[in-house]
Amino acid sequence: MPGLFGRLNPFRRPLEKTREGFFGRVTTLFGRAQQLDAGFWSELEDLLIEADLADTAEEVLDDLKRRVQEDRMRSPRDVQEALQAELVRLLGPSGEPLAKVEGLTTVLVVGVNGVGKTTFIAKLAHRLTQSGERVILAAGDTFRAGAVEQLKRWGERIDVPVISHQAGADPGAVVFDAMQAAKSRDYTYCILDTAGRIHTKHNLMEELQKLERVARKVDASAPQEILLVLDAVTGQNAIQQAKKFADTVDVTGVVVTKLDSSSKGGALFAVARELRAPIKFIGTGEKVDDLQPFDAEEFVRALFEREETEAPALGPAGQ
Ligand SMILES: Nc1nc2c(ncn2[C@@H]2O[C@H](COP(=O)(O)OP(=O)(O)OP(=O)(O)O)[C@@H](O)[C@H]2O)c(=O)[nH]1
Ligand SMILES: [Mg+2]
Repeated sequence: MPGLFGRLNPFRRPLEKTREGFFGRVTTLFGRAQQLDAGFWSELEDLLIEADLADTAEEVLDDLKRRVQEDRMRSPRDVQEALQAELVRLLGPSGEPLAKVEGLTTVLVVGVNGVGKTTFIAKLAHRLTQSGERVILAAGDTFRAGAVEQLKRWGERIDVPVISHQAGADPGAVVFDAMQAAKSRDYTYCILDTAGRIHTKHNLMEELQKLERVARKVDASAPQEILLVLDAVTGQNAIQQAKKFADTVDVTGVVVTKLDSSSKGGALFAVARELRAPIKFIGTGEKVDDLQPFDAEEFVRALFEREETEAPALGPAGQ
């Protein structure tokens, strides 16, 4: 029965694939290694690279080896704890809340096609309305056939209004109308859906800059939040995408989706290192409740957990 054993780590189930895959082998290595010799370090490096930490693996290992020397660690168990701490550090600050300002907060959601932007928007809108916010959505993807309908269907399901124009209309005009409507009707959040693909990638980037300008026209400090959505399944590709978007718009937070279908949770570490923006949410499924605010410590702990031993929740240490 849930509740009897305290709160379960929310990343445990979605990280099953990643944990059983590469990180499971990392844990096994720590379990069987007798000593911290060259063979141990090279095996650990290979596993971290395979887990999609990529270039970050080297940095992690260098820092880890330094700590092992400084603290004169001998047992692989101690090294595992140090590795976990290093990974948490790499993920940067967590628990950063979604922006919220007096009056209307505007959230622009960007990312390439199919990563899960529209689904994330529905989940976020639902979460916000559950906590008493008044949310309105803008169907800014006027390019992909069916995109406006998709957002409207979500809007009906979660009982949130959607401002839309016809397919093919100017997305800037949709954003303008939605924000005006939000302001005049006292909404507290306006979330802007955008296209993942238009004619070419270059145009997409220009269009996003334009949407940012339109939002600023309605409200000089909007958008208060620009969330970049990345699909965990794409692994290394996510990093290239992240760089490209971050070069174009002022990304304030990252959302990683489809963690439930990926065995490559390691990509998150590389993304966190490349971008200055914190990871804010994790998508863990297709349902409207499958959204978790990001927590680096819980995330890393879930990666290393063994099947039989559900680790107890951390106390308030360090708070
Ligand atoms: N398993 C899983 N599937 C997801 C998750 N988030 C989204 N999806 C699925 O991914 C597919 C694409 O999601 P969309 O929300 O339409 O993606 P999008 O980025 O808006 O796509 P475009 O509008 O084409 O740019 C859908 O089938 C979603 O159900 C998630 O966290 N886990
Ligand atoms: Mg979409």
